[in-house]
Amino acid sequence: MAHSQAWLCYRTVSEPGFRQYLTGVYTQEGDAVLDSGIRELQLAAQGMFGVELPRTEAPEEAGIRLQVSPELKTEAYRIYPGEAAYTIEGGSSAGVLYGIFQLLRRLQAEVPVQEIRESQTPDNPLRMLNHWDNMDGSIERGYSGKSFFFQNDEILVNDRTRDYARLAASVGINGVVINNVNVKHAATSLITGRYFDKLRSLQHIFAGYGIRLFLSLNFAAPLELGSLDTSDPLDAGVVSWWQEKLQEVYEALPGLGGFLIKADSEGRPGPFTYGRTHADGANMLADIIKPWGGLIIWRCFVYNCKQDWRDRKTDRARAGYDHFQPLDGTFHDNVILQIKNGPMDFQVREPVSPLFGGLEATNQMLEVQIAQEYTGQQRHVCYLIPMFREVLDFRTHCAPEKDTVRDIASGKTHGRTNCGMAAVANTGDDSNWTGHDLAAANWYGFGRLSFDPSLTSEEIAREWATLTFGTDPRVLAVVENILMGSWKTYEKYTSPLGIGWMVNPNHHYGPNVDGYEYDRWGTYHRADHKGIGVDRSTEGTGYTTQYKEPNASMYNTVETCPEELLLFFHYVPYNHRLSGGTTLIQHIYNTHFEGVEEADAMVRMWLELAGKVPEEIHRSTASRLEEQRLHAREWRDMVNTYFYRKSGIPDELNRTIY
Ligand code: GCV
Repeated sequence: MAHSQAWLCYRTVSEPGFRQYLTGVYTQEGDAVLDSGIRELQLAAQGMFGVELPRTEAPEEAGIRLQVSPELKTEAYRIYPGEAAYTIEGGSSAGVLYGIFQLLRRLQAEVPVQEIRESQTPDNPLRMLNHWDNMDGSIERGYSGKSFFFQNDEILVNDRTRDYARLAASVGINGVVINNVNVKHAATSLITGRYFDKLRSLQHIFAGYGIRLFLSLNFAAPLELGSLDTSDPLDAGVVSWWQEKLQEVYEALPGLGGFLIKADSEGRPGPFTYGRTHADGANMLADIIKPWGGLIIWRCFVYNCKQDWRDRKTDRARAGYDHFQPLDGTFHDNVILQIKNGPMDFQVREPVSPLFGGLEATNQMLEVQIAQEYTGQQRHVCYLIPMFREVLDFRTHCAPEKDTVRDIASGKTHGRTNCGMAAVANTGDDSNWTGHDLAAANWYGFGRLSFDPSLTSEEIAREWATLTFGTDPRVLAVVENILMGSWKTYEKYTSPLGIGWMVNPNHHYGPNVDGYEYDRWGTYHRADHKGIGVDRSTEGTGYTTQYKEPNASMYNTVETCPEELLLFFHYVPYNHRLSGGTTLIQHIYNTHFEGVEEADAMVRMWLELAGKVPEEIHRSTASRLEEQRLHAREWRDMVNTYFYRKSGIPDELNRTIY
């Protein structure tokens, strides 16, 4: 089904220019990645032009030439047309593969071949997907079916593995963590002989697409797998246990990228138990796997999840910086700190984590979430690339120039190479991969953005829509319109001005204004009858001081704080006038009504596409948009009613509030 090919469906094109080159494809070098590239060209030639493209050993017979060129950086490519042949060069076979996918994107967009002349080096050295898949087949925060990596504590390797690798590589992904960061039960044993054969097969498929396999690791493995009574990272017995274990792993799986670790976070074990630092824990493991070129990717999502809601001093937003900034410069070269985009947890709007800018002598990676845990769970459309763009463009002021998150993640600010971007994946075994067909734009978009962060959200949306639906301008306009407005629309009918949460506990879907207000998770809005918001200024929790100037001062006062984050940083009375002249309470009412109107408009726009997009996609997307429209009303009415009842202030426009 075209559906499962997602954006690699290669529909017929009317621009015939490339036909002249479809005589054969030649490469002097040969390896699994180039083989994958050739297979892709053959598939595309068949789909787009109905031509069987032969692989030839004779360069003069080939209209397409693939070449690894030492002049180019490792993963870079250069593609250009010539008289006799179209050339695709790469700094490595992976570079050639990326060049092939770029050529195919352009051909699908009907760009005349003589104009397809491009070169590109990926900005981020690491472009990763983190799957939160459990070995029983469930997926933590998964909204598209079950895992396609695991079932009943076994590893799955099948056609879908290859299709997944193709899709991931087509947007430049070069690293994949297959298991959940909450490593429990059978997953702890992924580093034992029981799983090596299957992991090797998986690794083999990934390697054929330039992707390195990574695993999430259980910090308490010496206790749970071994017979030790501690996992203290400075204990000699623990160190030698890890040495032996990881040597066994690397001997069985050479080329393994390394390990992702969630430690001392939400009940997971870590170095704190033994009075050690996170640098002690990360460095111990990193030193052991260094001879194999392995990386330790260590998450900074460390906070007190047993807070008392009565306590106004402890601020979860501060935790990442408080724990990790003092350790700056102490992590070894093959450790990377992976930092969530915001200081809380993937809310629809958060400020950028102050660790970006706060760490100057440490490898860093940006972690975003394309699984829509707090942004509609792939039942609502929420195209997240505009949010990621804002994060990447944020100036941290940690250096006179090259100080954006994009510069830091790509290693330019501090001259680093172990760095990049990771996304918590949004895929499962649903036939269309992502549940909501439009959610595939987030997977596609994350990959493209991590490869080339200079792309705009619109360019990415258009590319994805063209590849998925073809070039009909009306279809493209509608899809782009829906995608581009969707994040702001979702924000409007959910929680206002950066305050976040207000969701049902545990599963995190749907409105519940006080759902996390009297809980232990450090996620409070502090609304009372006079106002709402958390004072994180110097008068409050002091979180604003974690930013470099002028950001610290900008966030510190109500007058200078960017309005979309006002309630994240300040407690504000309902009658406070915002810059546009409306009061805060009126803004809450207005945006919630607007959000629902926009959700209604998305349904109307989509319905116009009947007969213009594949029927199955049209039907299932229409039904999800309808659900979104109805659930947006729940959000609107619960949030508006809550604040009307708290404040007693009526809507100036007398709309229905309950
Ligand atoms: C994998 C949030 C999610 C958890 C997730 C955690 C994390 O708290 O709700 O499911 O656990 O983030 O990022 O580690």
